[in-house]
Amino acid sequence: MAALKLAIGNKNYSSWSMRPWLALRANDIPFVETVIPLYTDNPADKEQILSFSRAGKVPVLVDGETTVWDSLAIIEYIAERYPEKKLWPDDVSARAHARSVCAEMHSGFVALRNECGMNLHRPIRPVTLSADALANIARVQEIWRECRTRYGAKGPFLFGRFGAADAMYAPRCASFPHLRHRSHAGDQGLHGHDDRDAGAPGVDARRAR
Ligand SMILES: N[C@@H](CCC(=O)N[C@@H](CS)C(=O)NCC(=O)O)C(=O)O
Repeated sequence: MAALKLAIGNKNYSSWSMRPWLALRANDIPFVETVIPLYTDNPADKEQILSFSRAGKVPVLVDGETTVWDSLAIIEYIAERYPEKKLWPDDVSARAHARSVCAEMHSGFVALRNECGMNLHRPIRPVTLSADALANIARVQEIWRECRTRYGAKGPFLFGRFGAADAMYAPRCASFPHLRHRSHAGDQGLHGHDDRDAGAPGVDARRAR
């Protein structure tokens, strides 16, 4: 069987790319990655993205004749293709909860996204965040706290074992050490998931690049 191919952007900045990359890596699913420079002046870079998907964005997953673009669609595909990896919880109610928090991350948190773009190597420095961004952070904290309260007994991640929701929220873990410093908004809820995520297979490998 041909290997999965995943086209991604720069690992330091492309948080959308990080999500399916992590879902694959943390679950030991083999894949071949193509890293494409983003937002450059070189038209060949954009052409390369377009050669994977006419949407013109990464991440893109290619599995033989099947092309899947968009981070969440890719994670859904991986979950269907590798059901034994259990990216979604078994329980229908927990699964609905996991899908909801993934969709919320995928479509929301605009202020946080704009003001705190992922940069794994950025030195920590104080900046002022808008009220909207602080409200986004509070909402992420709330999501993490609720997941840990409801599913913490099942394992160390949001829904017990490492799954789709952890992959979707992982880039925010990378941001929050900076956010804690910037906004003094940190609390135990953040630290709890941050530490667990940092121990997830894939995250350390990604940081090391
Ligand atoms: N909703 C999409 C967003 C994808 C996206 O915005 N990707 C950015 C990089 S993080 C990109 O490809 N930018 C390159 C460009 O627009 O030329 C997803 O979830 O995959």
